[in-house]
Amino acid sequence: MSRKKKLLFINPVSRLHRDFLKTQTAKYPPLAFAILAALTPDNWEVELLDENFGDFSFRPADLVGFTAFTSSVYRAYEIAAIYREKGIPTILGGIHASMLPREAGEHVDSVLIGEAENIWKSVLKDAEKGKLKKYYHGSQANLDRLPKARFDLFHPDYVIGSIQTTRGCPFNCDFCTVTPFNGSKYRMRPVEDVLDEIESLPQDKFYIIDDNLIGYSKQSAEHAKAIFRGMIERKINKKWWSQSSMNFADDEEVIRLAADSGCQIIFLGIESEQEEGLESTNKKLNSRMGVDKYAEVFRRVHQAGISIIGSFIFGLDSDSEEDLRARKDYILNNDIDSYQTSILTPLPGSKTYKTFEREGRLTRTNYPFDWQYYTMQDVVIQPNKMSSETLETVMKENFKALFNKKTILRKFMKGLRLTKNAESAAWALSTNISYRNLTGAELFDEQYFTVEDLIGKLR
Ligand code: B12
Ligand code: SF4
Repeated sequence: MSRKKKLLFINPVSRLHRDFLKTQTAKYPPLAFAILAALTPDNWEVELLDENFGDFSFRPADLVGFTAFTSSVYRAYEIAAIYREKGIPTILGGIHASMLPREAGEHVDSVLIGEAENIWKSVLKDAEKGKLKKYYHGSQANLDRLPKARFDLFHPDYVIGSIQTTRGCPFNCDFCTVTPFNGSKYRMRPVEDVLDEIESLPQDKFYIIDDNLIGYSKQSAEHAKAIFRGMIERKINKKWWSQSSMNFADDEEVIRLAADSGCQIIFLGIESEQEEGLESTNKKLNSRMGVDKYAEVFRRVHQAGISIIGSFIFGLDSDSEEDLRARKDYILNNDIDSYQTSILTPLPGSKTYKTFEREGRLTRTNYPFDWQYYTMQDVVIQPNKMSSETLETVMKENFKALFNKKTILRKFMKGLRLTKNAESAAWALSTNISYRNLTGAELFDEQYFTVEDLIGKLR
């Protein structure tokens, strides 16, 4: 009997993300590998080397597959070089390689562009024959036929599992790469498949990674509701969080069923509290809703006992220095429990990237090394209405104002009062601590990485 071939998947972590990942709750499994492993024929033995749980050290393999965000791709290239030197074939897939396949092709033997489900088996057949092609183009997967993800591949210390219920987004906001990558059609998985997969998760907490869990139509909201109802009927009894556009609160039943099925916190793409900011990024959904309606969204979500992570972008072309401070004040003064404060970062493949490249306004272009700064916490642009240095200085002031101990505890107390749900308020607190670690724990005199550390300091 011939020996099984060894397929080694590697999840690289950018050096700049290492501190962020000190908390267990900031670590998320690379779902792509659980799907690819499920599609891999059993003449291959599959293993995962996951830098979320320690630095790379060499492991032998017949084929090495990497996934990478833009911010982690340099790390993937570094590790790939080690395998290539030994003549072991390497393949890279995921968002960055799909947007910049030519660059990726210089650092790995083979690049998979797009979704992999329809083509992965033929890639492996080519690898068996020693005839990997330089580029593979995957078509959009039919989500009715996804295999059951192989969660057993992941490190047992992941405390939050991940599942996906939909792909694609019709909105194509300028700064985002979801539409260029997953397409504008909102594709939904069969409800029973999703429920079976949730039941098979080893964790009692999970993240529904969808970009907008409830979608953009009546039909998509019904799909989400059917999943929530299913979780209740099957008594799944796990806690979860997810992402949504501001239309999450349009349908009271959506919020109620989400809460009853275990939703603790929802990430809302707010981006800006100003109409001009929304227009400058083509954030149509929020513009249509009107910024004056945001407060009502927050009220409805809290009333159901769900906390809110508000996602904001700083450094939009419409932003002046004062606007940056005003956005920080908006977060402080409104009912937003936890906040992701991204600095506008042109991601390859997005319209924003094309604009900044064309206008010569990218300040970190020593690629691929500089991709490590495309974290959304570093300034990589020449903003429209101020210098890069001013953007950086004001953002440091903003980070300090938003993530100091007093503010995050005040937000926690307020969240507790608004949601009347201690678990969801604690989830928001833990999220703020993770973002504090990401935005730069070094900005603060007191170091703590988890809720327990913080409580320890308070005692
Ligand atoms: C879940 C998620 C996260 C999780 C991370 C989970 C993980 N894998 O480690 C968390 C919350 C931690 C996260 C963090 C960030 N994220 Co994020 N995230 C996502 C999200 C919503 C889903 C990704 C996912 O798992 N999809 C499901 C799987 C099945 O799809 P997939 O990974 O694309 O894999 C398919 C193909 O790409 C391919 N494939 C993928 N890998 C490989 C490997 C091989 C060998 C092969 C053959 C094929 C293959 O096969 C799969 C099946 O078709 C995406 C948006 C999206 N819809 O993709 C954003 C997204 C990936 N994130 C994004 C960003 C910007 C970030 C942050 C920088 C945000 C921030 N401010 O901190 C950080 C960076 C973290 C880091 N490590 O560097 C951007 C990335 C853009 C870019 N060019 O890098 C995205 C695309 C969203 C966007 N706005 O455009 N994120
Ligand atoms: S930001 Fe959200 S709404 Fe806009 S294109 Fe990306 S996923 Fe769609």
